[in-house]
Amino acid sequence: MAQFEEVSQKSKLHPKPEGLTLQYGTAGFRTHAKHLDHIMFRMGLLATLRSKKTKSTIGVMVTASHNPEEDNGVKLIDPMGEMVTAAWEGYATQLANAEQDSLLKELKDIIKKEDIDMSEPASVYVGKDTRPSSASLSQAVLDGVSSLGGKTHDYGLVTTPQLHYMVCCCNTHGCYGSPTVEGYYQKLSQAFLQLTQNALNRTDDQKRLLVDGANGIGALKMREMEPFLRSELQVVLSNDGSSGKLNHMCGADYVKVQQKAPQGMNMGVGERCCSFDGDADRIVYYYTDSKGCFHLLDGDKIATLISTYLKELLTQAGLNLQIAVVQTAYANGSSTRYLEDVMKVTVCCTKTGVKHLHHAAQEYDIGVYFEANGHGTVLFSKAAQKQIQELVKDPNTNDERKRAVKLLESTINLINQTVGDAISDMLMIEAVLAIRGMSAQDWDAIYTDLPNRQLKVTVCADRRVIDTTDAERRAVSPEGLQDTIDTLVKKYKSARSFVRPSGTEDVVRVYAEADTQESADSLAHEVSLAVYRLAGGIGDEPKPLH
Ligand code: 16G
Ligand code: MG
Repeated sequence: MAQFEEVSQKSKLHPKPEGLTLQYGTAGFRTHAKHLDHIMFRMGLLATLRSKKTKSTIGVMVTASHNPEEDNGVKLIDPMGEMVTAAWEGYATQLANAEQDSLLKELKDIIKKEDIDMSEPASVYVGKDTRPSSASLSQAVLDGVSSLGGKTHDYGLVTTPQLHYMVCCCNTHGCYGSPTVEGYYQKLSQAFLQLTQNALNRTDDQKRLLVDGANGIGALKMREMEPFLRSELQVVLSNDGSSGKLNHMCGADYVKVQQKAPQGMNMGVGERCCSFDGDADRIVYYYTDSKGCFHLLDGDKIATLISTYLKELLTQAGLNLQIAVVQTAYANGSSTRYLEDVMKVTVCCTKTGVKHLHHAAQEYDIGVYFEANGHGTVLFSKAAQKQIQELVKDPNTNDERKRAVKLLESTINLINQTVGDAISDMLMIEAVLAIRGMSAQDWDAIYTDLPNRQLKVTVCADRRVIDTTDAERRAVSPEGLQDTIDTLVKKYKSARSFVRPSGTEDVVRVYAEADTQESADSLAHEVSLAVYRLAGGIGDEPKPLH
């Protein structure tokens, strides 16, 4: 068939290095950019098949998020703007690893398994981050799509969540918004301005926010969006990409892991600051107090702030909707306790990785999900959205209820429900703080984090010798490991610990928390030793931290 002839010809321009195998991991393919050209071409092919199969537009985003600038990666976006389903992650790995001469065979195998009608049209939206390698790699994606006869729309430089938004807008025929960058700014800024109208007497100081753009796409897009916010948010942008290197000593991952402010940010005492990651789908907040002490406001604090606000609005609106917060095992124990015991909201725990949280959040009327590292958003079920919209229009709704449902309506418009979005989350947080008249310190004071420590252990065999259950909170293998962890945890107060194989690095991760930093450090070390001994650690034995 002529269709496959072109794939065959063009694929020679994007050859696979022999022997190289890569896996579609937690967040797509990610490695050094020099290994990715063939992957991009093939993901263009796969996205075209997915589009034919779903009879919808599919997205392909070229980015390696918080990884170093030299790396790159690719993620596929499904019709409603969510991440591609697990079965197709498997196809992605299959296609990526096919040697050059069996590429067509694997392609036809997927077509057959999925019973794809090749006469269907295909449409693929493509976006990229600011890495130097992204230009040629996204061209390889475009080549892949066109070689299978698919139509492309190249959005060029966009944040990951912007591309998710575009895909959703397209497949809902405009119901979610207009599929342009301008449409995105308009939708979010209008909702933000409506919300902040409810915050009275804000001073310029309260409107000021220091933003670390990680020297990436988020900085670029923040600049574009600024005029739409009409000074209701006064952004002081640092690490805007004009001189520094992407993610280098800056960005959400750096701030979260190092527990310190990024380079290049001039923070005054108590000033609200936030950092985006390299593709702007993650955000953390922070400030320094009068003693110069750094305070991180992570995904758990964000989930608490937003869910508390939503719960209050539901009560005021007299709406009986179930709200739940979805976390992972990394959520600080204090946040879970606060949400369950004080806020009385349902808390559920899933495996690490945005797609797991997203799916769990879809089970509720309102699902607030955040990973501690700052990935997250809020999902409103169709039924919940309908109830809210009807109440806004109902002439019998009294003023107090009307105010609350209108706030809920604007909140729905402000939050990017397709995926965690640093810009949308930031505007949401700013609006909540403004409406409630809260400073960063007030927010931080909602609960106090338990001291914690994260370590990693390298093991000689496949790191999946560590098998887990109960949302990664308990290890089922190797034998004896969980019993040892249980015994160690009992030695400390308010303690908790778990181990899991990383989905992005060849290591086993260890997490521990306890009532003091010394105890958390010591527990983390003891559990690392247990992993090292029972799961075949390599290199030197883990040393105590103190
Ligand atoms: C990926 C995930 C993130 C998760 C992290 C865990 C997405 C978009 N990203 O970056 O959610 O927290 O992996 O990494 O799903 P780890 O498995 O190495 O601990
Ligand atoms: Mg990211």
